[in-house]
Amino acid sequence: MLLLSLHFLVFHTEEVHDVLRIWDGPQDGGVLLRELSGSALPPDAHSTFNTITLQFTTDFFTSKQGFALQFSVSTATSCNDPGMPTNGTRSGDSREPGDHVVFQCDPGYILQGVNRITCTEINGRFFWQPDPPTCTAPCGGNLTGPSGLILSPDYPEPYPHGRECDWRVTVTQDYVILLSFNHFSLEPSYDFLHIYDGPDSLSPLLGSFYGTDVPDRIESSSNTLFMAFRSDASLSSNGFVLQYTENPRESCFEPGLLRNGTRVGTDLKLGFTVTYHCESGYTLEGDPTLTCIMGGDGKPSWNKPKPMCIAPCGGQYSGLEGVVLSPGYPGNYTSSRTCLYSVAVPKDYVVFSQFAFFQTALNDIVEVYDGPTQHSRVLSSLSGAHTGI
Ligand SMILES: *[C@@H]1O[C@H](CO)[C@@H](O)[C@H](O)[C@H]1NC(C)=O
Ligand SMILES: *[C@@H]1O[C@H](CO)[C@@H](O)[C@H](O)[C@H]1NC(C)=O
Ligand SMILES: *[C@@H]1O[C@H](CO)[C@@H](O)[C@H](O)[C@H]1NC(C)=O
Ligand SMILES: *[C@@H]1O[C@H](CO)[C@@H](O)[C@H](O)[C@H]1NC(C)=O
Ligand SMILES: [Ca+2]
Repeated sequence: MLLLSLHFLVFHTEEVHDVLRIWDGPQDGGVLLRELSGSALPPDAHSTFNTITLQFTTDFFTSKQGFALQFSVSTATSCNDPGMPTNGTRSGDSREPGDHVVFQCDPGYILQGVNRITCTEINGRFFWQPDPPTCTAPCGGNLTGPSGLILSPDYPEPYPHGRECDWRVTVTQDYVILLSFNHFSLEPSYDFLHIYDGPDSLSPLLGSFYGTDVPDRIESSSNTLFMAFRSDASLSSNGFVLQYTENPRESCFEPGLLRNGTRVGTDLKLGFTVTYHCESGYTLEGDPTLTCIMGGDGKPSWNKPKPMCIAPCGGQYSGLEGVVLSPGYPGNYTSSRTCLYSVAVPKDYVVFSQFAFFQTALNDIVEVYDGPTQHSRVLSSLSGAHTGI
């Protein structure tokens, strides 16, 4: 059977008020495919019937350019591309009758619809049954498991007005919860996120948050945390993305790894230490060893900030092999600097050097000298981009 495809060339209508509706099939008995308004150019639309119905309604005020679209006809032999849901993934690419594809939502989202849909053919019409699902950020829920994401309802869309959403987070017995804020924006003074240190709103209040200041991370004193979001009847914002992780009682939170470094120490309990080392070519900035101590707030925390591994501007290099990096590598080097690297090996060895990766601007030069200072013989002078010299 023949089917129709629509391709938009121009689309410009008054948001919400001037609407183009598209039905797959007739208006009565067909499937509403799209309700379009605003100025974003819509993606192509495909029918599964051999008709498409369009209805354009406009209000009394404000007119815009409108729309221009092309239609084309093709023969259906398989189902349409079922698409990829926003904030979710699809597995399966086959679209023959009887084939199915499976959908999954990203962390923090729940599936609306069913996760498995099947390509169906009835009287020469090819369609997915049931309709492909969507992924949405729910209004509240009971969360268990060692870690997870908590999103404001409809995130990343602005949250709806007049909502009351409650989340209860429960982790392993004898563990506590760390809540960190990746994104936070609520209407100041009218929309709130209240966080309680326990299973419900009768537990001690840890804080009530609103506005756009991203709160500091929050730690619970037991294995449950209760969060209540309240929005009033007007003005919304983007909402929040919170991440929770569980942690054994009486230990510090996972301090993470270092870029271009390694860590020794996996026990994060009070009194234990972790020590960082940098890979060849990098030097450590800060103190390499962190100790888990009891903080002033009665909660375990690391006694120092995490160090960093940075590629220095010059230095003394020795040993039988090693790596020399431009300052700040793999980031760009800073301008107007001269960095002197001196590479010495025990007597009776010669230095063999090879550039694994080389990229400079045309006026930036690397000079290699044969000897201990810049007054020695220049072996090579390089700029531009090279590999394996
Ligand atoms: C969901 O998808 C949108 C659009 O791709 C993206 O901007 C948003 O960050 C995603 N949400 C999360 C929690 O990553
Ligand atoms: C969460 O659990 C509580 C108590 O067990 C229950 O009353 C509530 O309905 C649950 N909420 C959801 C969204 O499942
Ligand atoms: C340092 O880490 C970055 C990011 O992980 C990586 O791209 C880079 O290659 C590393 N540097 C070296 C010399 O391996
Ligand atoms: C590094 O330099 C390149 C070329 O000059 C530039 O395109 C790039 O944005 C720079 N990267 C950073 C992190 O500054
Ligand atoms: Ca509001």
